[in-house]
Amino acid sequence: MDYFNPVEAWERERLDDLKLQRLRATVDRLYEAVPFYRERLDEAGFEPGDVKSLEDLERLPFTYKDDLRDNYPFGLFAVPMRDIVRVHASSGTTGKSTVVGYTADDIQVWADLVARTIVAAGGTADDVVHVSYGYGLFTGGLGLHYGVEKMGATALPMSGGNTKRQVRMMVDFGSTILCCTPSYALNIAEVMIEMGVGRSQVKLKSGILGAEPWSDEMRRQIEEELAISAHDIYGLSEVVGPGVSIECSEKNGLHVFEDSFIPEVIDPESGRVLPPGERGELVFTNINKEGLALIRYRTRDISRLFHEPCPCGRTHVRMERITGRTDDMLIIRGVNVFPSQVEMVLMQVPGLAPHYQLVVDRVENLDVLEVQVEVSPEMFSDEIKRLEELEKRIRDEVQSYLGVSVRVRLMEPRSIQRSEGKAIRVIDKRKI
Ligand code: DLL
Repeated sequence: MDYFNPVEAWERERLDDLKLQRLRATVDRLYEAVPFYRERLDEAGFEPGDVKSLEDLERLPFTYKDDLRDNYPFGLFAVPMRDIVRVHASSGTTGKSTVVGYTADDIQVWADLVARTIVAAGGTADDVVHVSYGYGLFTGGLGLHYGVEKMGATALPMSGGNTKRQVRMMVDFGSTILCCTPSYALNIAEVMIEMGVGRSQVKLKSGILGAEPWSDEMRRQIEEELAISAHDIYGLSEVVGPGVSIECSEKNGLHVFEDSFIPEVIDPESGRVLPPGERGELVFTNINKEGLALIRYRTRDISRLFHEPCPCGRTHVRMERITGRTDDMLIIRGVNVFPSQVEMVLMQVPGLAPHYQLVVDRVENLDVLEVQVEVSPEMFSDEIKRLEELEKRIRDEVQSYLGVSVRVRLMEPRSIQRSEGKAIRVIDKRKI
């Protein structure tokens, strides 16, 4: 079995020694460098040098997405800005994005992690890797890109969209590995058929697919339609981006690269660490990052951990594919969207009543988000042209604010069902 980095197969004891050493160094450094952490650690009664064993992790304080927001944009960075060479960002629960920063060394470590994922998915230096994750503030495009270069394959920086052109390049350049969201992989498969491009005209052999939830059923479909081996890749910008974990050839859980992140699974209500094999909220602690390192970051993603040895020879713990979230975050074509963000946009548009619903569906393998919102009675009796203008305004504002295109349906006053408790804001009809 090939690994990109021998650490992937280190025996447990050696790996745990490294983890402890790195955890202690991280906590000590954050105490000195980040006022937020100094305060939190003081509250928890931790001083530099107090981390003596990996069991001490459980006693460290959690970090939440809101903590990043409250310290927007760079308040949690652990190095001066002059040492930050890259910034990425993703959506937060309200107006502000979650901003993350990397030092030059962080970029190298991240590239190494992603290189491991490509090798785990069967990649070699001979591969042509088609990167269709978005390039930009999103970590997907550039994250995969640097990993490809690190392991010496050829990167095609396609970014998302313009699917016909993607297919043409795939044929002309002989792409062998496809990196994109699973839903986009299905979309590409469909466009290939529309364009009359047969499977024999493309050289694809595997896919590194993630950034959104998917199922084994969807994997079967993708593997069949594209005739590839599809591997699940997981990550989140707060922790590093793609490259936190990957499925190996066994496809029985995703190996979490423990030399860089310590995973825990907790009960989301009590915060208690759950025994191995039990499902709960995933929590990660960065132990190999300089620019922004988070202690016990609450991902809101639901999973569980498997400690049994894996036949592939990698010793790092495996996590189950993500089976849900503890909050209401939606992922629409790879973009994280919180209903509260849509609400905020709607509330700023005059002529609307504060009643809305978000209907999510998957049409021809693409996520479609429809915003249904009631108009005020005065507006409703107005001319059609004004209503059309209103519709367009909502579409434009959501697009510019959230970076995702939506359909808008203006509804008659009192047509959206009133709640008798928690309002049902989201109807998700996607079958994944
Ligand atoms: O989605 C990073 C990434 C890029 C991962 C490319 C894989 C490939 P964010 O935009 O910060 O980062 O979104 C992170 O997306 O907390 C999960 O809820 C979800 N997510 C990411 N990967 C998976 C996956 C990138 N394989 C959030 N399965 C995470 C299910 C995933 N959900």
